[in-house]
Amino acid sequence: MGWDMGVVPLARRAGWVLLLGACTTGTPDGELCPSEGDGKVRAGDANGDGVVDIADALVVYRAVADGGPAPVCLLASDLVPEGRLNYDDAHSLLLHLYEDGFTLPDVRPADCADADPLAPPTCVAAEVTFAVDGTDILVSLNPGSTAVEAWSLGVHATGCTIATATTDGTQAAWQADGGRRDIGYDATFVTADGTAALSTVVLDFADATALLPDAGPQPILALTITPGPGDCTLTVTDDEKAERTWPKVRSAAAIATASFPLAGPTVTFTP
Ligand SMILES: [Ca+2]
Ligand SMILES: [Ca+2]
Repeated sequence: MGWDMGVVPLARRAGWVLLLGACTTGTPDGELCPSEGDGKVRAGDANGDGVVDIADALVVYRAVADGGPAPVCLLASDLVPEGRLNYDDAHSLLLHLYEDGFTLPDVRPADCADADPLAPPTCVAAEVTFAVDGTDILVSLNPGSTAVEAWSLGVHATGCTIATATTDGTQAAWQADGGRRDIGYDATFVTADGTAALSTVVLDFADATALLPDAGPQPILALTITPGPGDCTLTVTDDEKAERTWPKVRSAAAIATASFPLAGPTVTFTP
């Protein structure tokens, strides 16, 4: 179906029910709070928060492209070892995290023991929302006044299965197709058993393109589900139940240099 991609709040669109997701990490609804890792910098951890996710790739992209803050430990981010950073280092991290196509080098936490994390951010007003129309579901991200340039999302289904997942017709689509993505990254698929959809997007490798701030919920993922006998529950989760061996996808948004976990929002509906 054709999605109207304007930034008109979905709640105002006929036929859709906008359902706000619960907040994560114990903060009040409508807030996202930054990741809190163990403080040990490991391979791929460009921002030094102790976890490795989409925000680290974005730190490397911004450092290479436009003079953004340097990763906290060159050894941990120079994944294609040349003694310097380039796009290959960030691309390789995406391959490792989302396509099982790259093995991280062996970097011990002790190798980066003197690294200080990039400036710790504070909680921000932003959230993931679901809009449901029969068996069609739009997952939106309301970035509030922040600049969300990349994200990784796992949506787990119970009581139903996910039939299709696409960024087509959303803000994650190519700019030529009405979205916000320029030369960036999109890895979106449904797991073989239909229990989860995974979507990872970088809007632009070279420029700081973001979802529109202060424009309300913006669709980033379109799903169709196959109903089961009862209610269907969709949950944004880090536990994607995928049949694969590489590290699980962390549901997180990259805002500036920081990772903000997205896991938690849930919607239950009768298809
Ligand atoms: Ca990190
Ligand atoms: Ca390199």
